[in-house]
Amino acid sequence: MMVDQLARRILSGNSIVLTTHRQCDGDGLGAELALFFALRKLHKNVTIINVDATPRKYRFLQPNRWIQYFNENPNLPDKMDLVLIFDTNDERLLEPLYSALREKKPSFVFLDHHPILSQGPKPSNESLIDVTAASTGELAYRLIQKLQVAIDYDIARSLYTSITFDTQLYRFIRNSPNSHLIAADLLRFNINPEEIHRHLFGNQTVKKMAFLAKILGEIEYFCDNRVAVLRLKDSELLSHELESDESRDVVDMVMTVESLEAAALFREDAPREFKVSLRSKGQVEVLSLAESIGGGGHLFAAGAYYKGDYEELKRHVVDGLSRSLPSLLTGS
Ligand SMILES: [Mn+2]
Repeated sequence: MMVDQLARRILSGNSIVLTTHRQCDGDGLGAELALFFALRKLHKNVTIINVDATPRKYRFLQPNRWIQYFNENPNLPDKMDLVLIFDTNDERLLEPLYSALREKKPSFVFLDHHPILSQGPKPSNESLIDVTAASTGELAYRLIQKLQVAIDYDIARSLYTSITFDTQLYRFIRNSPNSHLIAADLLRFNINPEEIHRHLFGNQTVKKMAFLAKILGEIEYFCDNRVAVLRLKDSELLSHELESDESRDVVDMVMTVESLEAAALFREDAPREFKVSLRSKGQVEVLSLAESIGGGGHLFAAGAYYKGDYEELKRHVVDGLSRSLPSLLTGS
């Protein structure tokens, strides 16, 4: 579906639910908040219902003022015309909320920039999926323009969060000036970019630093330090009084090691249950490896939830990454 079709679809509905994948990130959260503020201006009956709580670092957006959490309050609106799902096209990442929404028989539209999985559920054919977009926030911006809603401070701040988070401070822009062009437009609304950057990327706690000091010493390197893996336990996060989201930036930190081409983080959420995060600097494609263990994502940043033996998982991932390494160029 094209943006103008989606805009017409939204304008023809009245009760609209917005949501994003579980353990939301700045992209999905910023995009759904931006649409929420925009649809309120159109006098739509709009509700944000997320699967689970918003991580700490997004508190500056006051998410708890606007968002209902399904794991705390499973009551859904009686009537809903349309459910807009941000930053994923995999309905499994919304369970058990997705099944509960389906009983109300709304139309579902995914607004996303991830490739559709070759093995996995297919999103509804009304969806708007653009893998050239660097963030879902970019798509939300285009949609809000199509809806002819005037951007204001709240919308601008939400979109700026979305784009800044997913591009990691305008680093991963997919060879397009769009992220910068949109950011420049959003700066007209008196948002404070430095404040947003600090909340997203410069907000570590003393407890987090102690945790990092411990786990960064446990990185295992392979293939002449071109591949790295790190295992951490959810219980270790808990013992440092940290929430699960605090592991999200660890793999990106590992990737700052110059010699690395690719890295994997295994977060053990329960015995034999892992959240796997795969990252690459662009030479090693990691999406198919993520798909091989039931996950998805982007070509160079992907992930999966995996149940099984750790050693087997690690061997599979290290083998997969090692095999895809480009041969080293020699000479000058
Ligand atoms: Mn995203």
